[in-house]
Amino acid sequence: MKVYFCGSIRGGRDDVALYRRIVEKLQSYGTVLTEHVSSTELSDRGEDASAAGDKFIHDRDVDWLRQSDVVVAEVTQPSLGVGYELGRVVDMKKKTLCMFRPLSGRVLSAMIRGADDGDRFVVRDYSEDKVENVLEEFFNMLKRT
Ligand code: 6K6
Repeated sequence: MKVYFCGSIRGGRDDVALYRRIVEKLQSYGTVLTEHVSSTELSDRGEDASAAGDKFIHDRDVDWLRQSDVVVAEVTQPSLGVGYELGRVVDMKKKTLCMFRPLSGRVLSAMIRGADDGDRFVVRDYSEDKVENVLEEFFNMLKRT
């Protein structure tokens, strides 16, 4: 199974330690195409691969989105890139899990929460200590469908 993980890069790197935990858990289910999103080496400038250029990053990531079987996004830290990716995957009709932490004090965009259709695109509120459980529940549900 190929999993595409979405998390904020230029939107801010506050949650990178949590992204790391998510990616580690996702690796027990399949290949994570976007492991670099959880790299602590990558700053909010996203500078590592910028030498390759933003067009390269965009085109490669959209290609990976198309190849993926499942998309998992941590959406607490607002990110234009993550929002864009989620808009594209809705059109691609991929199975998608969006994870949001209400304890952050933020309110999730209506364009993400409102896209939840209870089937293909689901939004789950969770707290940091439950991150692995939320992923287990989602992948167990996938096995049943
Ligand atoms: C550095 C090292 C590897 O890659 C870089 C440079 N930047 C990006 N590389 C790969 N994916 C990126 C990069 N910048 C944004 N993305 C994609 O958009 C990721 O898949 C993230 O889910 C999302 C983050 O968007 P912003 O707007 O927060 O940057």
